[in-house]
Amino acid sequence: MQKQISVSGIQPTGTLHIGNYLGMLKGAVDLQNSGQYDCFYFIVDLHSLTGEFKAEEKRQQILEVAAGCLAAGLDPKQSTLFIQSHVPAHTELGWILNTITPMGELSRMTQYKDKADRMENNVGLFTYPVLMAADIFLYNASVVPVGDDQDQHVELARTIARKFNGRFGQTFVEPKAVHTTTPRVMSLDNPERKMSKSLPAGCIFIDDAPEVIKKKVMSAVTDSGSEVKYDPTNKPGVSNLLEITSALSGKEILELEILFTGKQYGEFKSYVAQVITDYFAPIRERKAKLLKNPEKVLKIFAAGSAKANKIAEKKLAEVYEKVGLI
Ligand code: AQP
Repeated sequence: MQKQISVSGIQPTGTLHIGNYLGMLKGAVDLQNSGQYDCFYFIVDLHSLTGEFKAEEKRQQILEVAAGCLAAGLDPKQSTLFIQSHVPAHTELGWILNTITPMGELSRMTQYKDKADRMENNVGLFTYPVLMAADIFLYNASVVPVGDDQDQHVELARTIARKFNGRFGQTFVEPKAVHTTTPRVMSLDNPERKMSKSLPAGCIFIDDAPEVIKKKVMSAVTDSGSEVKYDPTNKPGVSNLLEITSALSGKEILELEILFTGKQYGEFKSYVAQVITDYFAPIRERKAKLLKNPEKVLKIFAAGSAKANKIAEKKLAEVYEKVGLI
């Protein structure tokens, strides 16, 4: 039986944080390890150029994220791991999709509106979801493990697939976003915003040292009152810490609430810091080891890129034929 295909990307914009891990990477690794999917996971370096960046830092950021993905459990023996810009079919298909994507659909994207408000606006930021649709379509993916901030983009990919298929005949699979139990990890310094690499003050990175984790968690914004209670509306800070801790410890949120009944936030936060530290200790160790040998990391991704190219080129040829290019 043909396996379903899972595709997802991660931007090399900084060190991976626990939001990336819990919202996407952990889910991607689980799909990979289930043995039921052919998985394609890649570093979306082209997407990352839509934000502010320094050329001299980009190479290191790509390496950082590549090592982070491997350390977190993505396995080149089970998944095709590659770098987006090494597979030119992504941008080529992206262009074709640009020509059938309505401006109105793109203008509704909340991530675009949010980013255009807080950073220098550029056309790439606007057409980002079109390139993302190309990323997904090239591998005929039916599932896309992502955080819920990407749901609207995956929904748009479905719309683009339907539009293309309607006009040129069945070509693209309509993908579906799939989530972990923590599809949106909030920032520690502002629990109203999602944790983002581009807002590092509220992030715990996957390789933060234990003392750094402790300091960040102890100073995380919590809420008035002192009860450790799950209530995302009135207690977003505490609820965020409860969700993180539940996902990493395997304990139910109710179990954690009971454990901290009558106790203060300080005691709860010490526990949270310890859970995070223990969970990420082996990942931190593996990542440090991988970064000692950057050539080996790049070689893994180069081999994956060669494999991805073969598949992507075939799909692109099918698309070119459908639209009448020769
Ligand atoms: N806070 C989060 N909670 C759950 N999932 C998250 N993801 C990102 N943040 C959270 C998911 O991680 C995958 C890769 O994300 P990305 O590299 O595209 O973007 P980012 O971490 O959000 O980094 P940026 O781009 O520096 O920050 P912003 O948000 O400012 O653009 C995706 O599946 C994402 O859903």
